[in-house]
Amino acid sequence: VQIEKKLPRALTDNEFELFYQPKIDLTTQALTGLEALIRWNDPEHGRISPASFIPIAEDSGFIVELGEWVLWEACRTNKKWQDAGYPKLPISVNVSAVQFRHPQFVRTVETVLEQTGLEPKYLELEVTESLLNDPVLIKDRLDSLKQRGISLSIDDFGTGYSSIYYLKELPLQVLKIDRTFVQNTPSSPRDNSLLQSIIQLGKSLGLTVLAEGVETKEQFDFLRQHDCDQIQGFYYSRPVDSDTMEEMLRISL
Ligand code: G
Ligand code: G
Ligand code: MN
Ligand code: NA
Repeated sequence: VQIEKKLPRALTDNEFELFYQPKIDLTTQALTGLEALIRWNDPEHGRISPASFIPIAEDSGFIVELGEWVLWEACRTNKKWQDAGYPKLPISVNVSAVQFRHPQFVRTVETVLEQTGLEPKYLELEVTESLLNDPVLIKDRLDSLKQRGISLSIDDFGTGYSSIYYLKELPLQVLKIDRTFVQNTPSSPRDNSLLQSIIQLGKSLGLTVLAEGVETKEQFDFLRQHDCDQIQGFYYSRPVDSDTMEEMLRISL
């Protein structure tokens, strides 16, 4: 059966689940935040990757509803963990361009924060450069989210077009370097240079710089030596389910 037709019922049947991946400070090695990543547990086909169903949900428009569910679930869970006495950390949520362009997007975010009671500073939105073919609308919307205290990250940095232009124009706090720039470090001198330059670029603009896809100790050490702020990746932890995440939070106390 077509995925597109199955998505709405999968949502009402509770087949979606959020996984969480820790973000780590390179200096202290402390947990600095969590990224929420959606998973689909299809009774028929098992776990289906977001890489295959998110683009379909974007094409059909269903991503608006699905993305709203992700926001609710991420904020509700983060608030629950804060109330349980675990360290207060920001949670980041990936936002698709289609979802972001929806006229009610900012209102939806406000409603979710109000109703869950999560303080805006504990929500971070991750957007990609693909968002950005409508710079004026995007800038207004990002400005109003930022004014409300919500933090904004540019995700997969370096893989899109006009990257530098968006750094110039948009009110960002975090630059997430795409994992393709990390994967051949430190064995490739050329990639090392690129990675160092991107880190410097982000830092010189006052952004927090996070490297994605860190899988080895050598990559971790290289990034620490070159002044990167944070990492995410299998080296520290894969994305994990909420029970496992809660256990990691408990241990971090
Ligand atoms: O978690 P994983 O590496 O399998 O994710 C694959 C892709 O799906 C990544 O590009 C990630 O950003 C995207 N993705 C994961 N969860 C969400 C989500 O809740 N919303 C959107 N829009 N994209 C997501
Ligand atoms: O596009 P985005 O950056 O949101 O994608 C996040 C995706 O990256 C998640 O699906 C997650 O499973 C994946 N991921 C996280 N850490 C690593 C890693 O160390 N190596 C690889 N190959 N993928 C990772
Ligand atoms: Mn992301
Ligand atoms: Na990424």
